[in-house]
Amino acid sequence: MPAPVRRLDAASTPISAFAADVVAGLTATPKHLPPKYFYDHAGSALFERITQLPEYYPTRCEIDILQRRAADIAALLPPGAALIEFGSGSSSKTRILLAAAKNLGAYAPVDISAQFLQQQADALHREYPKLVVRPVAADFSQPFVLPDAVQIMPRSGFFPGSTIGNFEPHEAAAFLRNAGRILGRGSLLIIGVDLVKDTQVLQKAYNDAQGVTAAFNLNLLARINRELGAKFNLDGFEHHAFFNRERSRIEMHLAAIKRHRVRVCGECIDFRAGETIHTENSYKYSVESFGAMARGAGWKPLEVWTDARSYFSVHVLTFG
Ligand code: AVJ
Repeated sequence: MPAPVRRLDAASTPISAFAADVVAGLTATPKHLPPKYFYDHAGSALFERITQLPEYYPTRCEIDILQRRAADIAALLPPGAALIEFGSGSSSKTRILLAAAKNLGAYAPVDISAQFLQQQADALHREYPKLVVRPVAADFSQPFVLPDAVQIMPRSGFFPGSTIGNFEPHEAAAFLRNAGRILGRGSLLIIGVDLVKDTQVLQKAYNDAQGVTAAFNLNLLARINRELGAKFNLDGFEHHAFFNRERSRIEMHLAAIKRHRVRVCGECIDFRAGETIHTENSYKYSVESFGAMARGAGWKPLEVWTDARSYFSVHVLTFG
């Protein structure tokens, strides 16, 4: 009997939480929106396209590192361990680990996009019928409960994609501490971290020639229109992305082309010409600066690998 994939409950994010965050962000100065809301069904599909763009190096570099080091990683995982993935998306990187780690006890993908998560979990279950798959629809930046099946197994975390770069450094440290609490003493965390590099390489990765990243950024306004009944004119905004070297982060903004007003959830939101909504930060670390942050959050660096150009890093940490 193949292990069944447990069905998820309805939407993971209550519409009211989305509405509250949108109103708070758009009435603040400067205006901002949380990047976790990029990933509705349309946004998740656009992000998958980003990962295939010639300019977007992180995914290819990380896959290259994981493929080269899959056997080393598998050897570090305790037999029967549950692999808990934070922000699983299409689980494409997980497949590299699953192929190498034949003795995994379970796989628990945690993702905010419930619909996309369920589809991907079903697909994974068809490919690995013997693997216990327990998807968790949750916002992994908040504390969440692991499925029962996973509680009794040794746990290893997997957090690829440099998603940790979306957090402010103090939030990243808090995430690492929280992950340590959820996974437990002696657990492992395999985490992908994008590295500081040449500004041109960084900026091109977030300003692709096909405009997929622009569409991904603008989808945030389209989502507010769809789900909150607003009437943002997407043609009235431009995608801006640049590297802020002082703060070691890519910033993404949506810039209003001209002065205008939009109603969102009963609030009037006024835009000056050129005013931006800050939609994302993507922090870039050095191997050393990331290791220091991990130590400060209770994790010990065990291993770190990079690709040939040192564009990207995969760290293995152990808690406690
Ligand atoms: C998923 C947060 C790692 O920062 O590179 C890609 C998101 N934004 N292009 C990143 C993203 C624009 C991505 N992370």
